[in-house]
Amino acid sequence: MKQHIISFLTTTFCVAVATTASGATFDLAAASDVFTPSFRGEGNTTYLGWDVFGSPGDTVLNDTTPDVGTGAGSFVTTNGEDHQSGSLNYYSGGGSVAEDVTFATDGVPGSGFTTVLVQATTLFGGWGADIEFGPIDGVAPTQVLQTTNAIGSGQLFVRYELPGNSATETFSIATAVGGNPTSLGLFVIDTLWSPTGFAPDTAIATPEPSSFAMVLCYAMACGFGRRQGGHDV
Ligand SMILES: [Ca+2]
Ligand SMILES: [Ca+2]
Repeated sequence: MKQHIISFLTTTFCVAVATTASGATFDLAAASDVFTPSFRGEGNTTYLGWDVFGSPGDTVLNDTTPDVGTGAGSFVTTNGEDHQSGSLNYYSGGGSVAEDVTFATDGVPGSGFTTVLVQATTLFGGWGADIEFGPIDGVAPTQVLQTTNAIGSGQLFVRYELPGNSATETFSIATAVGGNPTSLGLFVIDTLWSPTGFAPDTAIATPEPSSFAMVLCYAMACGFGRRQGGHDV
């Protein structure tokens, strides 16, 4: 009977460990697409992005018409290279990532708190290189998480916490010159302005499949079993 209770408790603990991380914490390793932030569609938010990069025949990207969401913005290549793929996605090829991304916010300029979330996925396959996200008005991102998701695509999540607000903001993205190519199938930005604080949304990338929890559970089961056996003798 005692062994059954211990077994039940161990199982319950293991299930609990395996199902943590919910709410506004997004697990990129378990994802197959970008996430919908907790605040999208609410007041004082903007949402925009690019599923199509530039227009057919573009050489250097200068896309001022986001095709995802409703906010205004631009995605502009700054190193003179052609980063448009044949399918109108993004591909840095033999060059390097060098873009300025501009987006509108919906706040009261000069006051409050502005949360900026940037998400992207590759067209297919993992990342070729780490993308550096430059500061916005001198403020570096508080989180940059770039990993491989559940369907083997590259997925990234970047969070900025900006004091105050400006109607329009810009950040740069870059990779080292001479690195592996970077592909982008989708690139989206969500912003929230609040007079009182930042949005809770953040991201993790769990090791698969919760290896630490499984090892812990195995150790607990073995330990309890051995002790139980000792008493029985
Ligand atoms: Ca696309
Ligand atoms: Ca466009």
